Amino acid sequence: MRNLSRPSRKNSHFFSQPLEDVPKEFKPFEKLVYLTPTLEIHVSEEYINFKHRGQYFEDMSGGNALTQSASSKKERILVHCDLDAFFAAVEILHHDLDPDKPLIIGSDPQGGRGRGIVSTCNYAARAFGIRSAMPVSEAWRRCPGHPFGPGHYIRGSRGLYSRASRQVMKILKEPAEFFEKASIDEAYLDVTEHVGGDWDAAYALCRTLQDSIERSVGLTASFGIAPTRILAKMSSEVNKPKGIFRILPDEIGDFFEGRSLRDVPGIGPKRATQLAEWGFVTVDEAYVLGELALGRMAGERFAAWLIRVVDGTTSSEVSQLRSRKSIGKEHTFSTDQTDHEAVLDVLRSLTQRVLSRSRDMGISGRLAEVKIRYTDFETHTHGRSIPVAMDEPDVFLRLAEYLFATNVQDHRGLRLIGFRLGQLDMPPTRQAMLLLSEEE
Ligand code: TTP
Ligand code: MG
Ligand code: MG
Repeated sequence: MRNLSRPSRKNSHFFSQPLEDVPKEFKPFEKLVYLTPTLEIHVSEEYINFKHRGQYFEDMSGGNALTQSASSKKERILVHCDLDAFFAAVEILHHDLDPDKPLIIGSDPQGGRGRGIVSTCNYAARAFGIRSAMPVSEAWRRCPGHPFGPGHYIRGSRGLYSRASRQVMKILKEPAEFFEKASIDEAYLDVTEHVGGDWDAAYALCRTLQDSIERSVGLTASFGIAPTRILAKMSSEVNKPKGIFRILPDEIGDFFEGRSLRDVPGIGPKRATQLAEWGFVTVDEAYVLGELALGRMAGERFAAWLIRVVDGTTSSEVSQLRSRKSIGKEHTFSTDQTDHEAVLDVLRSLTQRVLSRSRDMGISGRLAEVKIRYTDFETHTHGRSIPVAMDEPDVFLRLAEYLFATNVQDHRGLRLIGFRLGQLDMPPTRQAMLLLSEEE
């Protein structure tokens, strides 16, 4: 039977952190009671597809084999960065608010009768037990707003968040061989070569990035350093806010000792409750059962995945394509348009912008999709794929024009037009091709 047979230390959270950063006492992260089923954030005119919060389940099937990845190489040094109380921190910065006063971003609380949910809140509000995705009425009960209590409730402004996010991502991208923006406030970096395989240098790099983000954007960020994605993500939570935490390859077993199964991204409340009913609350308790016994209880796929998480053999691939299914832009007209030539001009410009964005990211695509919304909100998407992924603006301009011209219904007013590049790919040969054409 397998077990976590590494020498056990009393304080299992005292890993090999450099001395300057003796970790705060580890508190099990309070569980989210309310979970939003999907986290799809629409940022101004550009839309970004975020995956379901339980995105780690995909790893259970072994992950998808993307071409330009680092997964084939041995032991990687991955960094996961997640901004602290992101939306709230941006609002505090923008409106020069007191960070020690509870701030809640979300739907209008309507004096406690509001029916929406909380997006996020600052750490002062978290002291009242308020959390992301909690009903805003519940938040109000815990910490009422003016004049009944100290809570400050605001709706938030997406434009500000995406601007701040872009500034942070620019800083993070710099030292990463492979970079992946995983959501509006987090990114994965593969820094193995940049730090020459040195874990201490990786730690120092995170400190530098943290300082740089705070100095130039005014936000605090937390970092996790580990050999796999899931471990890096978990470690960025450990010393939040403004923390750095590192899990070396031979410390993974220690890290999971006594750690709640619920802390593992991908293990939802349902599965955690099921496992708890059988008497398994911590990761090491489930792990020592071994794949076979655990599989009989919780399913083979889950068991194999959990064993791999603890063995440190889940994905270490960092790739822009993992979290992005498509790149798209759309435009809503201030008054409905009946001049289809004018709409076509907007569509051309959107297509150009999508293609220049995809080129910046080194991504190509096989699918062109045009979205048309008519005055009465009736919405159609028309798509066409090409045999190989490309990033040629001309190809997609022609496709967009064709899709629009052959599908738009005459004499109807248009509310919105959009273009989307889908079936993304990151051809490994692209770099070589670019070099080649430069030499010619
Ligand atoms: P998170 O990184 O999950 O949360 P956070 O940055 O607010 O707090 P933490 O310090 O724990 O990282 O999410 C990033 C942003 O995404 C968050 O500021 C608001 C938004 N969000 C929602 O709108 N709804 C949600 O349910 C969650 C979890 C986040
Ligand atoms: Mg965050
Ligand atoms: Mg986040």
